[in-house]
Amino acid sequence: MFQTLMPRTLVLKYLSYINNIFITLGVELMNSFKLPENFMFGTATASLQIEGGDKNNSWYRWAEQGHIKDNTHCIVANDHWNRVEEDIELMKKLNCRVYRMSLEWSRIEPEKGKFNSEAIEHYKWEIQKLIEAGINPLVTLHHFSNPLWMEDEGAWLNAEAVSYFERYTEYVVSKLGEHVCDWVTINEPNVYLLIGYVFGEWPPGKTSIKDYLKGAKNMIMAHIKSYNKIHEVRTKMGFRDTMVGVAFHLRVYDPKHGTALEKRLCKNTDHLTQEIFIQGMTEGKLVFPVGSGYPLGKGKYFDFFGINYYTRDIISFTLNPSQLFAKTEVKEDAPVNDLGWELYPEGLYRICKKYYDRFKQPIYITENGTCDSKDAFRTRYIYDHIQQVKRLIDEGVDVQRYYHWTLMDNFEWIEGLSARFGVVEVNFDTLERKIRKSGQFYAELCKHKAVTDEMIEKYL
Ligand code: GCO
Repeated sequence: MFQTLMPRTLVLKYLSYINNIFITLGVELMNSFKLPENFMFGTATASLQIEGGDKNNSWYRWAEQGHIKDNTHCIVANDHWNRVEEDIELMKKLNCRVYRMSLEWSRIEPEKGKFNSEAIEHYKWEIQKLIEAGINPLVTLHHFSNPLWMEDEGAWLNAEAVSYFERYTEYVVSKLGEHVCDWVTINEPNVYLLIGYVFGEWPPGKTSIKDYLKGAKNMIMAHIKSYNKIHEVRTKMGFRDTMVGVAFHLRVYDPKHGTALEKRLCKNTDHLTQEIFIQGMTEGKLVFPVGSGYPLGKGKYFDFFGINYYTRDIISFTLNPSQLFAKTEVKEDAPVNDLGWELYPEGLYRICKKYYDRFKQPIYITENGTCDSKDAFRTRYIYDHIQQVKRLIDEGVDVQRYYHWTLMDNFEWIEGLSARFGVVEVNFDTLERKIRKSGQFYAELCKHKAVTDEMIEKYL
C-alpha cells in the first residue's frame, strides 16, 4: 500500500531518513554502505570436503570407521573432482574475484616420496580454469587431512612430518608456482590439533595435551619451513608478488561474570589455543608450554594475517582439571546457528582490530560463514559481518579480502553432510547445485562491493 502511493526512490529516501532518526536514538536499523572498489570477495572450500573419490587419506579411514555423526561419508562429497567447471560457473554467477581452495596431499604424494603427476596436472588445470574465469586462487597446502602413509607414521606427532611437509611444498610450488602467488600453508592448526589430539573426535583420535603440544611444535616448524620454501621457489622463478600466510581460527573469549579469575582463564585459554600458534607462526617464537626460543631463527613468517572467524565462547571457572579449569559455553539467550554457535558479528571486528593493531599487516578474512540449513538467517549473517568489515576499513584497519565459508554445502567433518554452510544448496542424492537466496544476496554484494538500499529491500 505504502509502496503503491509513492515512487520507489522516495520510499527509499524516506526509509533512510527514518533509519537515521532511529540511529540517533540508539536503535540500529539496516543501512546501505559501500566498500572500497579494490576490496576482494570470494568463497572458500577444502579439498577433502568437496572433491570425493580419494581413499588414501585420514578422513576417508575415519569415516569408514563409523565416526561421522550422521553416518554420511566423504567418499563422494560434492564430486567436485569431476565437476570443476560446473563449480567455477557457480563462482562466476556469484561474481567472486578470489577463491580459497586446498590441495589433497594424499593425491599428490600417494606414497611416501612418490609424487603423482596426474594429480598435480589436474590441480594445474583447475587453477588455469579459475584464472581464465577471472578468479584468483589462494591455495592451502594442508587443510585437516593427511595421506595414510603419513598418518601411519604418527601424523603430526612425528618430527619427520616437518621435512615431509617441506618436501611436499617444494614439489607443489615448483609445479604450480607459475600460476599461484597466494598461499596458505596450514589451515587452523589449533582446531586440527584440539579436536584430533585432545578431544579425540577427529583423526588420529588422541586425547593428550602432551600430544597437542608436540603437534603444535611440529606444525609451527612445518609452517616456517614451508613459508621459506614457497618464497625460495617462486623467487627463483622470478616472481616478487608471493603472499604466504596461515589461516588462523580465532575466537573471542569473554568472561561470564567478569571476575578477575574468569579474565585470567580467558587469557590462559587464548594463550593455549591461539597465542602459541600466532607467536610461533608469525615470528618463529616457541612459547611455554610448547618450547622456548627461536629454533629456526627470529623472522617474519607471514605476508598477510589470515583470520577464520565464526563465534565466541563465554568462559567461567570449573573444578575440572581436564578442561584446564575453564568451562566454555555459549552466551545465554544469544542467537545461535544450527550447530549452536553464537552469532556474534562484533567478534569479527574485535579480532581483526586486535591483530591489526598488533601486526599492522594486511588482513584476509580467510573464512567466515554459518550453518543454516533453512537459509533463514545467512543473508543477515553476511550483512552483519560485512558491516563490521566496513567499520574496520573506516577505522583504517587494512582488511583486503573476504572469503565466505563456503561456496556450497559440503562434508562438514564429523558433522557429515547434514550441516549446511553453503551459499549454494546441494542435493546430495543428485549432486544438483542451486544458488540460495543468501547466495543471490552475496552475488550482488560481490558485484557492487556494496549493500544498496535496493538489496536491503529485496533480501533483508
Ligand atoms: C574450519 C574449517 C572448515 C569448516 C568450517 C565450518 O574452520 O573448521 O576450516 O573446514 O568446514 O570452519 O566449520
